[in-house]
Amino acid sequence: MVRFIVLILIAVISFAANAAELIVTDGQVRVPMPGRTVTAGYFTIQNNTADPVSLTAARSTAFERAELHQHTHQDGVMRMEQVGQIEIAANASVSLQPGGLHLMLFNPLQPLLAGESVTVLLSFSNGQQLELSMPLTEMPRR
Ligand SMILES: [Cu+2]
Repeated sequence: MVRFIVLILIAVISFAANAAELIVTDGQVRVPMPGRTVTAGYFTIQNNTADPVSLTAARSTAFERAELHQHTHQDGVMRMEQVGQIEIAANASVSLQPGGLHLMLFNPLQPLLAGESVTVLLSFSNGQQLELSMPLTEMPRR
């Protein structure tokens, strides 16, 4: 019985060690509207660690500048404001999506065509950095 429990423990520990601590899925960047030089990126961050982690910075090689933004409603008017960081609770996920948190991207440095991809770099409070390839889409999925 003890041997059986030890085997289970080893299995659990090795599974935890193999699971990526932070996983980003469903990444997409919207192709800017005609004539516009600003657009948004969306993705989901899964935090598989036992501690809260914050997304502290983002940039893209395809844009001059990137900011973390939140949509807010004030007096019936939808506004955007920059946020310093986005916290992901332990063993939880946060989605950046249309109408909510998003990655704001300014001044494209290259042609942006639907179906192609751009590189997005995310920095987290635990020191981890992720480099992701995100597809360009005409209409973002919710
Ligand atoms: Cu914005």
